[in-house]
Amino acid sequence: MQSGILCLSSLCYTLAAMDESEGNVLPDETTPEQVLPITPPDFRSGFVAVVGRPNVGKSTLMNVWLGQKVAIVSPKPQTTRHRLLGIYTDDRAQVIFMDTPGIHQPRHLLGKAMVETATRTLKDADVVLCVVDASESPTSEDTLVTETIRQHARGQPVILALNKIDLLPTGESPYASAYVELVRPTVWLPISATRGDCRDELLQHIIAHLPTGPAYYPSDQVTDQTERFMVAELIREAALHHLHQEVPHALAVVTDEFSERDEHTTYISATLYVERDSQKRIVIGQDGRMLKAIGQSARREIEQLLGKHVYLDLWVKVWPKWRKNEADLHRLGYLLRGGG
Ligand SMILES: Nc1nc2c(ncn2[C@@H]2O[C@H](COP(=O)(O)OP(=O)(O)OP(=O)(O)O)[C@@H](O)[C@H]2O)c(=O)[nH]1
Ligand SMILES: [Mg+2]
Repeated sequence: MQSGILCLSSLCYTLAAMDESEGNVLPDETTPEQVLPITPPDFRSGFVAVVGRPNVGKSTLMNVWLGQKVAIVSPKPQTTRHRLLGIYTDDRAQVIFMDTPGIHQPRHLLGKAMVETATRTLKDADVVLCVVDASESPTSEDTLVTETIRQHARGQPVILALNKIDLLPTGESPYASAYVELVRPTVWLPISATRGDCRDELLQHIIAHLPTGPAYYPSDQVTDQTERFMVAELIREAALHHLHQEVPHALAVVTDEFSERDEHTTYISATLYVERDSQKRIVIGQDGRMLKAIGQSARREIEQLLGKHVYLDLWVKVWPKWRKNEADLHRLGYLLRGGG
């Protein structure tokens, strides 16, 4: 990780407060590690709302550009529940991706909060990146996404990523024109987030549509999430992988304790909340085997994130109807007070 004074290619970092005329002003509380780079005059920076229906590959795409897992990914819809920042910086631009929950027809308060989170993100963006699954024809949820963009975006450029073309034998989507007709984007590109087709070209298109201006974040910062939050998400990802049907959707994970045992070991205790006793039994599994498997998968990912040995304690508790209760959603961080 880079910090303090260092020079890298055309980016120069300094501990000294920067001149206001250069557009980089240090807030009073800025520490040396948070110093922003002095950027060249044609440097581009801005916020990109990554939106689309669930499961189209929004989080996968952001992660591959960042070169690390900032958002968890799974084949199950409605994996992402928060707005997650992923910060990409090179010597020409800083792109602040705002990964969002998939826009869908909600069936409970959690779903409604997720869709509202995605909708609010559209207002804050300089560019809207609409991701679709081009291996399938547009669905009613894609129509909902388009309507949401029309209603809530402020006329920003809309870039359409026709994702998952690796699933099409010819590499071309028979549905491309239907998506273009529906979304009416500024630019569109067939891509594969996983195989890599046109991923770099898409990033260049995004950068070209950002305004010129200095970086918002230090160049070594990749996200705004805390380690505690990321740990809880990695446990949820492991649970999504091992559990099926309704159980993963009824699951919330909270990191209860996160402490450094010694130089090389971190102790983490977390609780997996489900809504019913029957779900608790499934998560624990026969002789605790399911919970053990979830713990083993999660621990591998957490150790990779922290670069340390991890001692992971997992607990399972019932929290009835947490997805339907406003106060519970606040407590779990899925609803912002006063913001809906
Ligand atoms: N074949 C193929 N699969 C992909 C591609 N991109 C993503 N996937 C898969 O699609 C599934 C969903 O990916 P996510 O990144 O979680 O999708 P999302 O849009 O963030 O989903 P939500 O968070 O639920 O809204 C995962 O199994 C990914 O591995 C791609 O380009 N090709
Ligand atoms: Mg996602």
